[in-house]
Amino acid sequence: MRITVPHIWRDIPFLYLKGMVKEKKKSQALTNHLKENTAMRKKPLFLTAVLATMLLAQPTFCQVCGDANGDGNANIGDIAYILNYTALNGAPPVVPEDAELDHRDGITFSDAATLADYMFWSLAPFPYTCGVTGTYSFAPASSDTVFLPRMLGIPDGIDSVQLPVTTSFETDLRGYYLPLLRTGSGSNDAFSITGIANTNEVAYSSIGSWIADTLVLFGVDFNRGEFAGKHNLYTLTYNRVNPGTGDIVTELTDRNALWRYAIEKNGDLFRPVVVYEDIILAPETLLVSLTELSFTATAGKPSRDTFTVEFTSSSIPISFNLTLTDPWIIVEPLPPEGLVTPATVTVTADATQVGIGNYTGEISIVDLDPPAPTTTDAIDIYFTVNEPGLYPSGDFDCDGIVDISDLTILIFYLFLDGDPPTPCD
Ligand SMILES: [Ca+2]
Ligand SMILES: [Ca+2]
Ligand SMILES: [Ca+2]
Repeated sequence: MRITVPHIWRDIPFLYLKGMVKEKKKSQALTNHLKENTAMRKKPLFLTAVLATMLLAQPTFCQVCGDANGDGNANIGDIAYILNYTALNGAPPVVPEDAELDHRDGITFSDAATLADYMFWSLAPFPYTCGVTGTYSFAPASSDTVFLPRMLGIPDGIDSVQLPVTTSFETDLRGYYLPLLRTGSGSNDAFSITGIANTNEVAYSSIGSWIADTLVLFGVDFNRGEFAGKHNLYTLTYNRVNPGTGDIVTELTDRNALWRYAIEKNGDLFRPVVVYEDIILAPETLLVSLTELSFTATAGKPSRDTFTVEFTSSSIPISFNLTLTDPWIIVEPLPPEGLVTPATVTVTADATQVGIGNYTGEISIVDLDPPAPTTTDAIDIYFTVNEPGLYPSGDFDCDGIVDISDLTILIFYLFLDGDPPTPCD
């Protein structure tokens, strides 16, 4: 943006220096006067009176309203200087009276915003004057809102979250000053603000700075209406500092009676509405590496096929259980207390208890904690059991295994006039 400097601004340094010379002469005359009098009369009372007179006669370096940094000019450097003082714990104005631009008692970011108004938008008669005629109202501003993030119940395993600070301001808002506590009072000390990024949605918002236990966010609008509307100005990074379930409640605070969280309008400070936005963790997904398994075996024997299935989650560990539809599905390990991601199991099929045929079953994934979607609810199992080359003795129904069905055939034959068993081919 091009900044047009009024002609009179270029004259200010000259006028200022001219005033300084005049005051210096006056001061020298007083010094000479003091010497003469102290030489003549050395009474301490008189000296005190003269010193007091001298102090009262000291030049007041208030010639340039807006010259917060004391370099003799009022310019954009003074806006930065006042912001540096009020928001970043920098040095105070060299002559505080020269920074009282909004005429309300105390140096705040409102004085910087007022100077920006004078300089860039000529919104006040020039030359402007400094001085105090009132105080800040800190009245509620019902149409200006700061949305603060809140995230509750963050499980162990999540060590860092990034949360937005959003504002919704009206067009006449010229600046904001928002000190955030490192750990809000509604938090439980598991997480703390460790970083901040400016989203660059608004050109003149500024990244804040740590002062004691606060992170101060501030901005002064150089571009009229820049802050109007809803904007995500910042992204806060919270990192884990203690174990356990974490609750984050971002909280505004007041650094002191003057530097309170506020917005600036028309040279006065107001309290914005504060609204909490609950941020929900994206649901964790249990990832299952295989969704179906196929086995073959000879009747009466275990399958030679073995599959490895992996269960993983991206950050939060998920505990879960596996349930099996059929006893011929063998999963190891399968501890009674369940499994926790990341977990790996091997799956085999056992044909010692099933006859020749095609079977289907499944491994179901149940009891997830925390509840989470899965890439599959169950792993489908297909099992083909083939004829054996040699049938075991007693296998009267020729299904490759000896079980109760063979005993049934034998009893029917011996006692109930059933057909006699025939040899298997
Ligand atoms: Ca200056
Ligand atoms: Ca002020
Ligand atoms: Ca059999």
